[in-house]
Amino acid sequence: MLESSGDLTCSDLSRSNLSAIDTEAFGRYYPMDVLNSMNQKIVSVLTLAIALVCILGGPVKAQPNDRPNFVFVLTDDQSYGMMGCDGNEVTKTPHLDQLARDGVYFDRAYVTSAICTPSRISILLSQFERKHGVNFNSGTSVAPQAWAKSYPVMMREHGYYTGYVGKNHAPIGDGGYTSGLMEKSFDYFYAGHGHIKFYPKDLHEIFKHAEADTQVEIVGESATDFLSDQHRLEGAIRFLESRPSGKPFCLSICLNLPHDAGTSTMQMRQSDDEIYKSLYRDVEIPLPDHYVAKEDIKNPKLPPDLLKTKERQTGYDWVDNPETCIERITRQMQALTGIDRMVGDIREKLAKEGVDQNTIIVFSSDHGQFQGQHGLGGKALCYEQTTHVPMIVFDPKAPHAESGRRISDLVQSIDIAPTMLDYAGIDAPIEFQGKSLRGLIDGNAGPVHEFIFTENLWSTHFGNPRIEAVQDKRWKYIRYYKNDTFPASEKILVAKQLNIPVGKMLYNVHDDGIAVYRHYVESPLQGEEPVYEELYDIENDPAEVNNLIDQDQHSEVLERLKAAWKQKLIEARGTGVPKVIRYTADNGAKPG
Ligand SMILES: [Ca+2]
Repeated sequence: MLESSGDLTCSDLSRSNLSAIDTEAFGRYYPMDVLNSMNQKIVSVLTLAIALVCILGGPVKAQPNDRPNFVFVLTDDQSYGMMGCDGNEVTKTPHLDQLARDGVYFDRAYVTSAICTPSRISILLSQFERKHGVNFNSGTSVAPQAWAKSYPVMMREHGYYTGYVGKNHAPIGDGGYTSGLMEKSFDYFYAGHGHIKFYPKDLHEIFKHAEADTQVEIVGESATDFLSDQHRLEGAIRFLESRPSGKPFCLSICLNLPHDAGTSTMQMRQSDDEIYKSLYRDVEIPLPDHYVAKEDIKNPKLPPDLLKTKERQTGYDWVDNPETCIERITRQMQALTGIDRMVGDIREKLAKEGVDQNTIIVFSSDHGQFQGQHGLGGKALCYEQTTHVPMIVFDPKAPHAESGRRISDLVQSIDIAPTMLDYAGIDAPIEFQGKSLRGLIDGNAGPVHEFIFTENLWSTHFGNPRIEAVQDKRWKYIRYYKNDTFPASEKILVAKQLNIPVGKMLYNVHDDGIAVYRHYVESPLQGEEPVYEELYDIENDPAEVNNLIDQDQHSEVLERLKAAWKQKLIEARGTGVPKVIRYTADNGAKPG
């Protein structure tokens, strides 16, 4: 199920007067003969890609044997500011705080798209969504030739022993989650496709032999298993009996917490660790700054016909009142403390295996989410709360004087893959759009980005508009496009009247959806005008309270940012047909 943890009854949603999408208009942009031609090209390219994958399975290139190992931990829906090391005074994250002290903490790290699937693919491929072209509403999966240039495949090709554990939310190959390509691409694979929830065994067969029942602990077990010289965890898909001592490794750990799909399914079972039962239950949890309860919203943060909050997935309604909000934040804090302990255990295991002095640890999140600030819930917006994330890089071989630094230069999630390849001595493929941060980490190079570009192309019946934002270290300019999406509430109403499964009505993407999504990608490049704009002084107003767009004294700043927006938009899109494969309900796709 897509990004929601509740059942989507939406019975309290009201009707909207907005009309359905004008499909004839989209036909003008993408006539069928063009689509058929695209399909033929995709088939040809797929054939080539399969041949390439076969070739890549052959002997690896000779590499020096002192290359570093990598452990990359990616959390789910964790905004900046939820840990001790990024300013949270209540949540206990001693191991992550220590990691930040041992390494460098990037204070200004941003994702590219603030929703799971496109953000995670952006990280894997080092590409903006506008280039890779895959989201929940895109009707596409990542083509094998695009996947062949992902950081894990590149590393394996260059002699790394690779592992992937936890949650996969990236449809890869022909058939997406069922293609089997993801499983085959790693030496060690122990993950569930889509949400794995708080008790992963309830949903995913692959986890059923784990000792623990809870997500973080199961993921921790598999991380330990991967790092061991002998594998013991039954169920993991592996191509070698044990981790080869002569090869460097790269382990990607992808969690489904503190995401609501995880925290909403916490049940305080008797068998749960005490962290998930009693921690933080005896302390006063404050509401976030700028929190507004639903009943107190006087002026919505965004115009109601632009962000249709009434259509929001019910899984995010916990923000609406203080009690449910505090309960959810408490669970998020518990989950983070669990993740923190897992990171501590992994560092201990690295030391025990004698590889801690040659293992680079990266920690970040796929994006943030709102906890009721400005009365908002959910994600897929370009505000700081959704795009600004924690990022720690610990290189044990970095000069000691550079340890414990906080770096305020702008960096982005697409920089992680080029950074790891740089440390591994592997040339970044030309498809990468991010930059290596190694110079910043070592302290011998200047900033890599003057501007950060973020976007939202997940504009669906759940009410979010299409958005682009560009920012420098002080200012942020956001532009919104007309939101003429058909409302979820009306779909739900009709589904119930006619006894059609609501889930299918809401989560299946059909072939025509591909054209709609491609229109979203291209339309701003073809001159579509925004219907609403914002300008924020992030340095003095990080919560984005005061929209300065109409203040004449900032006109020069605005003009500069608009020019940067245009440049970054073109750069993000890149050129050519996207390397994607049709992946819709019409050819058997199951929603992630
Ligand atoms: Ca996420």
